[in-house]
Amino acid sequence: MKRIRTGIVVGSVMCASMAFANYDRTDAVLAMADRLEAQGVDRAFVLDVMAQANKLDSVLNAMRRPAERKAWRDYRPIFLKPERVEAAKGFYATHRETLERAESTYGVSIPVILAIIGVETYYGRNKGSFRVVDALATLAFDYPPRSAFFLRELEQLFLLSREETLDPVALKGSYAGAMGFGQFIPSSYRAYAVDFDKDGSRDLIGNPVDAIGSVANYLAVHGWDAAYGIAAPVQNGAPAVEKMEAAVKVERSSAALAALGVQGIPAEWAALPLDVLGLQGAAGDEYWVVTKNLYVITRYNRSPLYAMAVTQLAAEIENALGL
Ligand SMILES: [Ca+2]
Repeated sequence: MKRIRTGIVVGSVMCASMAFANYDRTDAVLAMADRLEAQGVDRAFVLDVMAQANKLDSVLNAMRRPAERKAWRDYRPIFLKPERVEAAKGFYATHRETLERAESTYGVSIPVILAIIGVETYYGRNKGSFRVVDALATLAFDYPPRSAFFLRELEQLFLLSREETLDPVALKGSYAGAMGFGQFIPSSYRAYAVDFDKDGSRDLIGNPVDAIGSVANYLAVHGWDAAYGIAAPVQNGAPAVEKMEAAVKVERSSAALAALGVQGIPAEWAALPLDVLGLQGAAGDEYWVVTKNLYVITRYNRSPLYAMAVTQLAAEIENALGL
């Protein structure tokens, strides 16, 4: 009897440890621990954290069906909702002084900062429920298409945790390891987060003041220019678009686009580098002439659909706030 009971206990413990020890001292994890040790991160700590990391099929499934694969007509309604504009107004009412300080410090307009945080997390409502270490370990070691990228982010997570005194096992975020109000991946957190309330730490998860300053700083560092707009609708844009809903480079001249027949380019953009983005809208194909600022938004998220959702939500927020 005793032996059987002991056997059951041992069996269940083994089951548990097999289910929850996907990254316990694997060769790849040991190699990572070596690299981190060379950068001064405690090797035993890395191995202990990784022994607690889980491979999550939910992360792999989410990676295979991103919202950005939708056409614009289906993508736009996810983000351009009156409720999201209302939430922006509430967030603005609470954080107006911080938003004004971010705009004057970094030259990024309040509606654009609000639109980014609104699209990313609905003003902090959906900051993500995955353990970041699970998400990044799964993608680093079990998602070959982007394993190099996510392995770097996993290593960045350890460096970030040391710098900001964060517990890497406790951190929550998206299925891709993005954290906080603005959904910063670890490398972006390290590089672009700012301590905007000057309390000595950069907290993008619990502190909306740091998050607001950091979103504005991110865009500023990537080349945001407050002197001009983001996108304007044009007519006869088709000759300037090779592929609909494709990435923009913003390296063409207004004259070159006009020579292709594009009409309605804002006169004040005549001297700027531009591009034309074609979208599959609810009422048919639509064309937008875009500036470098749209490209800057794609540094936050590569998708041109994401950038247009931010652009249009910013415009609606601007109207709603009367800014
Ligand atoms: Ca702070």
